Amino acid sequence: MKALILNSGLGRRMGVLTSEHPKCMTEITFNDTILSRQLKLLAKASIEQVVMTTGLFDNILVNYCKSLNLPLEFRFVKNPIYDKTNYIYSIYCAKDLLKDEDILLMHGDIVFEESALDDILSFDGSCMATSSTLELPEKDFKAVVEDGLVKKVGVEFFDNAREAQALYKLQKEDWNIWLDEIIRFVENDDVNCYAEKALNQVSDRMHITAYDLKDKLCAEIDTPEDLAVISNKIREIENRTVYMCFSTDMLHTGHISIIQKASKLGKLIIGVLSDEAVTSYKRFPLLPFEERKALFANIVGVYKVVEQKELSYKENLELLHPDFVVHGDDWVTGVQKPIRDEVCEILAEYGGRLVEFPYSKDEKYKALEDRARSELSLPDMRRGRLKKAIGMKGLVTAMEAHSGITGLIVENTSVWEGGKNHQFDAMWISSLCDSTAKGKPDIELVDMTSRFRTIDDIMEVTTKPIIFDGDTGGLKEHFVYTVKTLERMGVSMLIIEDKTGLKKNSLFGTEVEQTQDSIENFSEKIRAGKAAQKSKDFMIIARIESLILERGMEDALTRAFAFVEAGADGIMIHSRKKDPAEIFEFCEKFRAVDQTSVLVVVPTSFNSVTEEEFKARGVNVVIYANQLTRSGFPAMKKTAETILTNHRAKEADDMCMPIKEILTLIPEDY
Ligand code: SPV
Ligand code: MG
Repeated sequence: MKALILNSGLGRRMGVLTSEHPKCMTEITFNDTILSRQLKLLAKASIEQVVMTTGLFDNILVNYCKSLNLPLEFRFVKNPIYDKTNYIYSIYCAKDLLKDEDILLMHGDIVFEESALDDILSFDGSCMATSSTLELPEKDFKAVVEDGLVKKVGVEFFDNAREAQALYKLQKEDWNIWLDEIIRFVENDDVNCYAEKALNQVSDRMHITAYDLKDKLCAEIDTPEDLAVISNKIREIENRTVYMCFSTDMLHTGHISIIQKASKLGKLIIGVLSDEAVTSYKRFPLLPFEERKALFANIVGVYKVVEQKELSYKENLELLHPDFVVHGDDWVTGVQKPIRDEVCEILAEYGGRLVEFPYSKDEKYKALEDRARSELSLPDMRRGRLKKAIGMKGLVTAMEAHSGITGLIVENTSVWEGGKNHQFDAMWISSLCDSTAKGKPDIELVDMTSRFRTIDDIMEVTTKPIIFDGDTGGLKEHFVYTVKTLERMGVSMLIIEDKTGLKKNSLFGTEVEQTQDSIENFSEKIRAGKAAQKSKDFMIIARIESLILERGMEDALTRAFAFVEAGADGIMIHSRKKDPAEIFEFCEKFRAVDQTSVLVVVPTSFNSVTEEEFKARGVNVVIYANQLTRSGFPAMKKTAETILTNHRAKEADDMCMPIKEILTLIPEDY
């Protein structure tokens, strides 16, 4: 596309300001003239060729353009009778350079903001800059608009008219029609009218959309008063700030394109979501916060990068008061809507504006995201994430999974609450639930090979970290192999309990015979396990059964310190009392001595305590050990009974997921 800039006019109304150079060389800001600003914006928009018509002071103008050193190729055409003709004649003089070209036509005294030019240039088709929000000017150009198309342009039209500026993007099919008419006018000696008079003759054959720039700056400078107003407006525009927030760790052309658009509205400040916020929103980031921040800091058009700690924009908007917030229009509905609503409220308080660009749902971006997700399931990536998440969040949650489908429930279930997203951080492969799913008692009867098979089933369809219930860990000589295998598979944490002999589930408490291992034996097992471990991020947690077996707090604490001393990465303290008092007492006394080891609880009995309360008491991992099994099996049993009672399945139908849903529950290309 070629730019055609009309600079043959005399600019008499500018008075002394145009006594030594053409109007377009008038300074409008500290470091720009009308023309230098136009040309810089054209070069930035990747326009390469400029045809400029000149008149009085043409040498000064030509030399000035060259002195700007811009990546533009100029062709200057002097209108030799600039003082006797209108610009219709200047265009005629340049006609040989303009035929069969897409043209960006502008008057030399027009000043526009970058995003206005961007809107015009990215419009698909021919268009003219108009504004539906500005008042109709008395003496300046107006466009008569019908069905969105420009039908007439001139100073004399008021009906069905809109404020309009001589800034056109013209596809060659439309431009050729207008240019031919200009040639016809000039050859009939009609040289003292606006070129738009020719346009009005042929507009029915052209297709020029009246592009509505609303209140974006696009105005001409005719007088010193105009100059003062527009200079101020530009200063204001140059000081505008724009805010966008990103969670991504993979920049693609879609991101770059929206960043580029946003940067045209003002100084662009990017909020990069904290690791914790990204994790809660979609998935664990492949790159940590600092690296994601560096990615954005190096993009052309980005003024500054800041951290956005939460999904909510509140903190940063109140601090930065940006003039604009830019976002894709995908958050107008759906789970992000509460975040958007809050943004709108805050912007309304101080007069900021929200700009939404169409969201691009490109398949190739989806494929990138799918690939990132699948990388998260690789053993090394998955294993290390639990330790990182504990470091990042202080407290993580794990939900029981005993099969592929329960794994998917833990992986994908999320709840939005007032703009915040809640998900489980990890999966707990419970011995109780794994055994129950196989119809067997929780007595270490289901062997490790079978337990590993369950892990495999879950790993195949999920990405979240795994905590494995290793029962007693078995013989020390066997345990070292369990550690190596789990680590190799990508399990993050192994918990073993200090019991020996025939293990029974802890929730039986003292109702059944259970034998606690000696501190020495169990410490030895931990030491052997830690020695067998290869990576830094795998964790072995010692689970203490003293409270379950009513051996007292002192015993529990003595064991805890001994097991940490033996190398355990942390302690799981268990209790089967409804009252959390003994758990709280343990946490307090343990944390008084040890502030760093990981502390794990399984609040099946003491289930009234919230995650926030546990966190406040120094707990790092909350495991919901059996709730999916305990809710799933009764539902199945009820359905079976309903069918037996009614001798048919009809009555059970309402208890069941519709066939269509079950068929499509798991996508084939997962
Ligand atoms: C399990 O889930 O298998 C556990 C926790 O070990 S508990 O059932 O509470 O003992
Ligand atoms: Mg168990």
